[in-house]
Amino acid sequence: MILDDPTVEGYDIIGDVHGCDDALIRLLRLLDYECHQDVWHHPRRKVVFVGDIIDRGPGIRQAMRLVRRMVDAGQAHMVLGNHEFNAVAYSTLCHQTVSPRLQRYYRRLGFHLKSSLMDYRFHLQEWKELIHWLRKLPIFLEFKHFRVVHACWDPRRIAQAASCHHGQVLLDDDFLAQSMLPATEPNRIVERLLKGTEMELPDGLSLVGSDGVRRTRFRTKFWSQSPKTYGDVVFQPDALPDELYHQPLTPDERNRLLLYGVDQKALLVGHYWCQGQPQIIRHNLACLDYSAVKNGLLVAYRMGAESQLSNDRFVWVNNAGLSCPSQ
Ligand SMILES: [Mn+2]
Repeated sequence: MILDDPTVEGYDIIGDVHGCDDALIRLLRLLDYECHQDVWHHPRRKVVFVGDIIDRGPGIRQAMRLVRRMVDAGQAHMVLGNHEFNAVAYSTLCHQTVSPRLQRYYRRLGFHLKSSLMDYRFHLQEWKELIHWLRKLPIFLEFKHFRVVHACWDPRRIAQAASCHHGQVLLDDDFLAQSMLPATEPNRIVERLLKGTEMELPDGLSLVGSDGVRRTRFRTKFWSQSPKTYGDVVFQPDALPDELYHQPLTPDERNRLLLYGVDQKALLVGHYWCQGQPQIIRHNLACLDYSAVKNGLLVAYRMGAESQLSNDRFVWVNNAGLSCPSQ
């Protein structure tokens, strides 16, 4: 379904908030939004949140309340981030009797949610209502001249998600349970749209990332035009060792890469912990996550009616020294 509201002059798409409620309020003010009766709004514009409002930051519950009030009042849209999806999956499934392997997996989900669960520990009814509310959110949004998804727009997985239930994934118990099992369609939809594309390291190799975690896969760009080497497709968080960087991709590896074409609609994503001054990746692709919760920037993109993205449309507030990341 394509959203088209002729009464709206434009949309302000906002990157991963991760509990930085103070930065969010400063950003909304900078974008000329005002708060009336607890709802932030603009007379001619609406917000689109790219997801990941919860986890990590100092004001998770406050940020989530602000976003919910805007969405419920029709002043904003929001797509699910991987952190919200984890919250829904964990809170829905963790009480079920499952195999030891799944139990370990659920414990890991719970670990990532620690900061959010702490923030809601005296507000358990509100947490329950939040989970119920998140289950109804879309996993992607398509507007007349742009698209929003948390991490990656893969037409095949979008089509599968759209065929689930009235054009969107429905996070019912069955979908959630299946999404925990590798190689199921729900698992592939969630992994791809909410976490992006990855590739296996060659020859059974593994690398230790800057976070101390050993991995056998690395994150790839889904917008590389005719890539030739591993270096052409690698995308943060960690660089590849030199010899691997220059290693050619096999034809099979090249074939399996996803390419978001230059002729596609403009796409706005979050998720990727970018740093530095916000800039577009390409005329039809931009990331809005500039690591607000890690002393970075909380970023918005002011979308008008144009079909090409440009660097002068970014608006941001600096969050350096103002957040206290929990990791
Ligand atoms: Mn994310």
